Amino acid sequence: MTAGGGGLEAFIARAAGEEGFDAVGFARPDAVAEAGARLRQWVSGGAHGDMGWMADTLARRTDPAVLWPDVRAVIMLGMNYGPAQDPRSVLARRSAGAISVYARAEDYHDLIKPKLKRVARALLAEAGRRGLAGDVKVFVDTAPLMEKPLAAAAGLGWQGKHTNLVSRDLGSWLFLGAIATTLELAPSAAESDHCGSCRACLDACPTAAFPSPYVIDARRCISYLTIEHKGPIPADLRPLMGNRIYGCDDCLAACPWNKFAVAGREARLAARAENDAPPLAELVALDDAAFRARFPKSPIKRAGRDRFVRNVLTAIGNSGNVALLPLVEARLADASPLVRGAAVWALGRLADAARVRGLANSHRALEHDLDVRHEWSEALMEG
Ligand code: B12
Ligand code: SF4
Ligand code: SF4
Repeated sequence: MTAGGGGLEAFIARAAGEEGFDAVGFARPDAVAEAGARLRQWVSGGAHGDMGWMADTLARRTDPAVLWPDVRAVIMLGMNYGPAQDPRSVLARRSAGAISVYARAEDYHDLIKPKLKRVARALLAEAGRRGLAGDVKVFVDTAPLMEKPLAAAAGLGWQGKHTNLVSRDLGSWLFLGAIATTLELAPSAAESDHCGSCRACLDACPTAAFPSPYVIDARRCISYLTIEHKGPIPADLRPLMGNRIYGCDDCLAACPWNKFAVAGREARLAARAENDAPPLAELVALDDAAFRARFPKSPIKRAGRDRFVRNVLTAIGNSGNVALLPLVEARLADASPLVRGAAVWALGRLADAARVRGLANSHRALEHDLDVRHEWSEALMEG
C-alpha cells in the first residue's frame, strides 16, 4: 500500500486493503501519453492479431480522457494471485494439460469487479462526508484502458521485459483493476524499471514471442493462440506449445522478482485441484454441455468448447502418446471444422502413414471445409 495520512488517498488505501487488494496507487489520467503512442504503433504493425477490439477501441484505449472526459484521477489496484507451487511442473506431464495459473481458479473478473465497486462506493460516501461531490467508474481488464502503464504510473510496479507489471513485493502474479474518478487525488510516485540486464523472461518464451525486450507479438504468444485466436493455430507454432492448453505462464514464472512473491490470500483465486494437471483424455471428449459443466465460473468458458478442444488436440499431437489415438479419431467427424482440423493434425503426429491414409480415405471425401482439407493434405504430406 502506497498511501498514508488522513487524506482521501489514505482512506482508499484502507478500503482497498479491507477488500483484499494487495497494492493501490494513484495516477493522473494523462500520465500514460507515451504508452498511448506505443500502443498505436503496436496495433498498426498488426501485433494484436485478430483481437479486432484492440483496434476498434484505440482512441479510447490510448487516453482515459477520451474514454471519460471528466476523469481527474485513476486509482489502480493490484491483487496477488501467486501460485502455491511452481506452475511449470505440469509441463513435463505430456498427457496432462497445462492450464495457466489465473485460469485454474474462479474467473477473476467476477471476483474483482464487485470489490472495485465496493471500494468506489465507499470512496463516494467518504467524499460526501467531506463535502466533495464526485463520480466513479470501475474497470477490470475488459474495458479499453491501458491498465499496465497506468499501474506503473501509480507506483504498483514496472512493466517488465515480458510487458506485464512486476512488483518488487509480489513479483509477476498480480491482477490489475482500476477505478476512474472525477475526484482530485494526489498522484503516487511512479515505479522505475528494475529489470536491469536480466532477460530470463525473454529466453523462457517457448514461441519467441518477444521481437525485442518490452514488446510482445501477440500472434506468437500461446496465451493469445489458446484463448483469443479463433482460427486454426499456425502450424509452425503448434509443436512449440507442448501441453499448454489455456494461457501460458512461462515468462511470468521465470522472473527472479517472484522470489519475494507469496501465495495469494484470496481463496477464490486458489487453484482448483482438478485444474492442476487434467488428463488430456478427459478433456478431448467434452461436448458443449460437458465443457460448461466441467468449468463452472471459470475463465476457460470464454474460449468456448471448440477452441478449447482444438487446444487439447494440439497438446495430444505433442504428447507422443499413441494410446490417445482412438480419442483423436473420434474427433475427425466432429461438427466443428476447427476441431476436425486439429484432430487431423494430431493424427498426423501420432499415427503411422498407413493409418493416416486409411482414415483419410473414409473422411476426406466428405470434407467441405477448406482449412480441414488443407490439414489432410499436410498430414498425407502432399503439400
Ligand atoms: C490484450 C491483452 C493480452 C494479449 C496481449 C498481451 C500484452 N502484453 O498486451 C494476450 C492475449 C497475449 C494477453 C496475454 C496475457 N495476459 Co493479458 N491483457 C490484455 C489487455 C486486455 C490489454 C493489454 C494491452 O493494452 N496490450 C497492448 C500492448 C501494446 O501493450 P503492452 O504489451 O503493454 O505494450 C507496451 C510495451 O510494448 C511498451 N513498450 C514498447 N516499447 C517499449 C520500450 C520500453 C523501453 C518500455 C519500457 C516499454 C515499451 O509500450 C506498449 C504500450 O504501453 C490487458 C487488460 C488491460 N485492459 O490493460 C490484459 C492484461 C495485460 N493481461 C494480463 C494477464 C495476467 C495475461 C497473461 C499472464 C495470462 C496468461 N497467463 O496467459 C498473459 C501474459 C502474456 C504477456 N507476456 O503479456 C494482466 C496482466 C497483469 C500484470 N501484472 O501486468 C492484464 C493487465 C489483465 C488484468 N486486469 O489483470 N493479454
Ligand atoms: S505467455 Fe508464454 S508464449 Fe506468451 S509471451 Fe509469455 S512465455 Fe511467451
Ligand atoms: S524476468 Fe527479468 S527481464 Fe523479465 S520482467 Fe523479470 S526482471 Fe525483467
